[in-house]
Amino acid sequence: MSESVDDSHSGIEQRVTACNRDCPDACSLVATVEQGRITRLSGDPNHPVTRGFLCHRTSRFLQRQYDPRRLVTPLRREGELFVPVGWGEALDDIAQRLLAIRAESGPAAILAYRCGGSMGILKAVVDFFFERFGPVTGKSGDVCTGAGDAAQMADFGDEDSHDLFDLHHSRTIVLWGKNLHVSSVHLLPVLLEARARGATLVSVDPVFHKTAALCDLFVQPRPGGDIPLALGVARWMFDAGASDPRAGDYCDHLDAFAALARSRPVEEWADLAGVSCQSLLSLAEAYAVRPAALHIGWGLQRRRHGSATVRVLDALGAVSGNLGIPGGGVSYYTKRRGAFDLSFARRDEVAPRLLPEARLGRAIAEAQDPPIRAAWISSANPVAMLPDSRAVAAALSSLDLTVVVDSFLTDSCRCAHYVLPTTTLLEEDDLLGAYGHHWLVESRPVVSPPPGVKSDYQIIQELARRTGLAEEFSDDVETWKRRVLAKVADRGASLEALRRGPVRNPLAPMVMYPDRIFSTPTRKVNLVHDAPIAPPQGTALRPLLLMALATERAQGSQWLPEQQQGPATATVHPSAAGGCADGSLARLESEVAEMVVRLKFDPRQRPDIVLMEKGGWLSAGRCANALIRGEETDAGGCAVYHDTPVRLLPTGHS
Ligand SMILES: Nc1nc2c(c(=O)[nH]1)N[C@H]1C(S)=C(S)[C@@H](COP(=O)(O)OP(=O)(O)OC[C@H]3O[C@@H](n4cnc5c(=O)[nH]c(N)nc54)[C@H](O)[C@@H]3O)O[C@H]1N2
Ligand SMILES: Nc1nc2c(c(=O)[nH]1)N[C@H]1C(S)=C(S)[C@@H](COP(=O)(O)OP(=O)(O)OC[C@H]3O[C@@H](n4cnc5c(=O)[nH]c(N)nc54)[C@H](O)[C@@H]3O)O[C@H]1N2
Ligand code: SF4
Ligand SMILES: [Mo]
Repeated sequence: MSESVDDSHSGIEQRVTACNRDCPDACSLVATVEQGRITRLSGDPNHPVTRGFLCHRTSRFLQRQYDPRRLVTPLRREGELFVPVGWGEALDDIAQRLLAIRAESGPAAILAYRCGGSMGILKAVVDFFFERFGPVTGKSGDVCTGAGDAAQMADFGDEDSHDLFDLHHSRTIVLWGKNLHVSSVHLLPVLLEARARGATLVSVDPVFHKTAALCDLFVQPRPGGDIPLALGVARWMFDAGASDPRAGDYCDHLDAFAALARSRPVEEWADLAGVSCQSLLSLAEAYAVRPAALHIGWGLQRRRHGSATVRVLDALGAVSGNLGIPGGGVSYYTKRRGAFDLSFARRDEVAPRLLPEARLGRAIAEAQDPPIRAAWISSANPVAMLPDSRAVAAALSSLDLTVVVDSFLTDSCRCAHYVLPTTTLLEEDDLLGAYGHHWLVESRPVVSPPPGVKSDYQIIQELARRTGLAEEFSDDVETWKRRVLAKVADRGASLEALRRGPVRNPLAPMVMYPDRIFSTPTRKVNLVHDAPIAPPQGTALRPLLLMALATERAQGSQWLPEQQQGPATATVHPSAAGGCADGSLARLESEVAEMVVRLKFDPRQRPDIVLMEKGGWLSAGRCANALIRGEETDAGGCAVYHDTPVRLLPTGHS
């Protein structure tokens, strides 16, 4: 297989590829290549969602692409040091050790862990290799969207979103926990068009950010106050006759849900949610203007009751009569894999064991019969990104063999025995769907990787050759692409079609459940009728909740060293600063650990939260996840990232 690109061309050329970052947008990119070097990166004007512009972080991706600290040779740990080694030597040793561990302890002693470093569909082939080599131990749950996924599956029996452009039919659009300018930038133009057509935009978010200014109404509940807020809205709808009189035709448990909503007066719901009654009523009145689209973000379900929260929002969408109609719907996640045939792998079904992703560190350490002895980590930086960072680092460091495939020396690489250098998104050869819309794109290498760098698939092929699986992994990337496009190739989404430009997934609906027939066993919406009502709270000692959220400056933990100088910034309302001054250093302390932060005051924030950027590295002293316990959400195995009680204390100096 070859991924080499003809770099000899001396002129200036524009090459189109796709962005594979963990982002709802899956943009089409245009790279300007001059003599084998990319000199400019821009958004493809021919992609209906990308519309010619890129986000802040990827418009600066060339810094990362050409950073001198990029890994270009395999590294092997020798004591405290990493020394460069050849690929042959590294892979021979890794293969031998994996074979020995499998023979001695069985394949369950090996963990293969992959997260969101790349959304490329063919990354599933890496998992498939470990299925064929093992099957080995995998992970259960999903720290990204798990709780909400479980909620939508429970309520509707399926999970997908209305077409993005169905928003043009909405009279009201509620963005419930979405930070558009940071994590859904390509939704912005669609919303501006919708507003120009007269739609009312509403944002519900405990955090004040730019989305508030864009919206006609901004509701700022306490963190995790969504359940009482939504139940208050539902109560008002039932009382005011604004709910759908036919909801009983397509919903189970309507009486029980109505009883739950009516268990408290609206004033009490508002109080529990931490908003004024007027604010709750304004939200209710806006949402009652049908068709109203409810777009649920992913941040709000990274809480202890994250799944229940999404279930209450699903129920609100149902009783308000907004399901199954153009301009309505409860959109949470777009099935990004929906177009692809991934049936070659049986994945979790055959795994001998699954360790909970949200508690991965301790789960690795505690695994028995057999214990985990080796880990293969790709497209992931679990030390920085999973809760309980120190436990993850300790667990990975204690194994007989930890291999991390990445392009920079991350916190997780530092725990490895071998670090294998891999391709960036501009050198990748893959296919992508999106979790924020229905367009499919192909990624093609726009330049060759530096010599000494291999793609995940090339690495897997080499490993397959050394472990008796050469035959199964001998196909080239194009063959894999055609294989996974089998369901849609003759419906307009062939590889040839994708090479001409983005193609809408031909299997995706415009409107979900148009006949109000759902995929549940009874074919009706399974309305939630019991929900934890009290929002998460700090303790008397640690009254603030830590929220480390996506930032426009980085993708996950993908920071360059100069972006991680000095203490991390913690943004708070001035009254939440524990007496510390704006701009000063403070100790941010949880039950688990503490770190030094630089305070930034923002009077628009609620006084019960501390805001940080997600993705800070442990080795830079900036890792919020080191303060967080590993804990799974109420369903779906998401991680409880945002419910950690913390306090701020003076450092004694600034
Ligand atoms: N620039 C950038 N973009 C990214 C990422 C990144 O790291 N950087 N990460 C990507 C990834 S992996 C994903 S999954 C998505 C992340 O997308 P999201 O998870 O949606 O992004 P966040 O900004 O973390 O959270 C979205 C919003 O949820 C709000 N929120 C948090 N808790 C609550 C709550 O209790 N109630 C309500 N109503 N709102 C709440 C936050 O204040 C925030 O405004 O974005 C992707 N996009
Ligand atoms: N506190 C807090 N923590 C969070 C979150 C939060 O909101 N708050 N969000 C969570 C969410 S939503 C997610 S999805 C996870 C994301 O967690 P991760 O996916 O682990 O985070 P990233 O830093 O995006 O990517 C991990 C690594 O993948 C590498 N990579 C990129 N492309 C490739 C490739 O093609 N091959 C290989 N082998 N490696 C590649 C990158 O260089 C990077 O070091 O983090 C979670 N962590
Ligand atoms: S990270 Fe998201 S918004 Fe940015 S270029 Fe990639 S797909 Fe587009
Ligand atoms: Mo994510």
